[in-house]
Amino acid sequence: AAPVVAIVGATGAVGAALIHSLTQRNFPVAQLRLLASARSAGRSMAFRGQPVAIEELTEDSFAGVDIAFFSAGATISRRFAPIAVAAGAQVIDNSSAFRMQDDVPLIVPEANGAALDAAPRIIANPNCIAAILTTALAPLHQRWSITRLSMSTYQAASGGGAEMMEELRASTRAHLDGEEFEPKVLPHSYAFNVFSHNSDIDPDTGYNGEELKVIAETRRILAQPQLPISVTCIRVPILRAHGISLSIRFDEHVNTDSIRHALRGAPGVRLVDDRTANHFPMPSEASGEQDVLVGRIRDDLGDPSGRSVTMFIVGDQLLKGAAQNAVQIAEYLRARAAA
Ligand code: A2P
Ligand code: 11C
Repeated sequence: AAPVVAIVGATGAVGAALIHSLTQRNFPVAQLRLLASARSAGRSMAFRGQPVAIEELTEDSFAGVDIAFFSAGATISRRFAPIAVAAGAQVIDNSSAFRMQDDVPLIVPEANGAALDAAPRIIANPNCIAAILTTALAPLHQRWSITRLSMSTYQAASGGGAEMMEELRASTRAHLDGEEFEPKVLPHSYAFNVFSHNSDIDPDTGYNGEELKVIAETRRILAQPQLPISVTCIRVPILRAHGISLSIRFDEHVNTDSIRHALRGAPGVRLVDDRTANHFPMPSEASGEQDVLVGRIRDDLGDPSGRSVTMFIVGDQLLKGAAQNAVQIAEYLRARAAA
């Protein structure tokens, strides 16, 4: 039977993308329950052509719910996910609340879907960079041994939710009109600017929270707990697609033709690597797209061992980076339960 599905944080950027992905991927839904704060209760959102009333999230919200998607931040997940589980729901959580917990699998179906076979009650959906990155790495990781990753990210406003997307629009408008703009969400002026990711900086290492999540979660998804990873996370004035400039080292020489061959047709990946036309992955083409775009595949001339290749990866932060990956997890669980 089709499940009863709840979305916690339905009015947020990821919430709206969840409604979109459920429709786009034709996920069976017997009934959809949209949950948000009291501020939104009473409004409605459209699902498959029908208005669905938004309800205030309370401890009683999960009666009869089979699958609950959470996208209202880690504090809400920590408090309400156990309540949803106690009510009989399976929880797919978009926040960072449970991602490093041993008994909660952290899943990108293309990379480690098999970890869902234990039928867990809570499944963690990764950080958007970790999800987009490991989707592109999965076909390479399955074939060769990866010994080091080095990357810089180009992260869109959607990673900070609907409010940050609005700040990008408003600050750009103000800048073009020659008006003052006082940033509200970000620490710096967003329009026509690029700056270090706005998460908290660890005083000992100087790494910010986003960088530390990318390292820990990528290692966990690839099941390589010691994998050396260098990463610098940067915010760019783009609405909803994240880019990653990446160098991958293998334990042997791997030629770029075999890399291209492994990526071509891999699930969730689209090769965009046209040197003649100078056409490579771009946020404008990745936005709204289910696949992660991969290109600029070259030998890394900076590694004298000859074992490294570079590439540029772009994925829709709200889709593969969040909502779509969560819906894919639900699809995997359904297929498994039916098998
Ligand atoms: P609301 O719109 O009612 O504030 P985003 O990540 O785009 O900022 O979205 C955050 C989501 O989390 C929104 O849907 C928001 O609902 C929801 N949310 C925030 N605080 C609460 C809360 N205390 N209870 C339920 N939902 C919440
Ligand atoms: C960003 N990736 O772009 C962050 C936001 O780990 O779920 C999402 C943080 C997370 O700002």
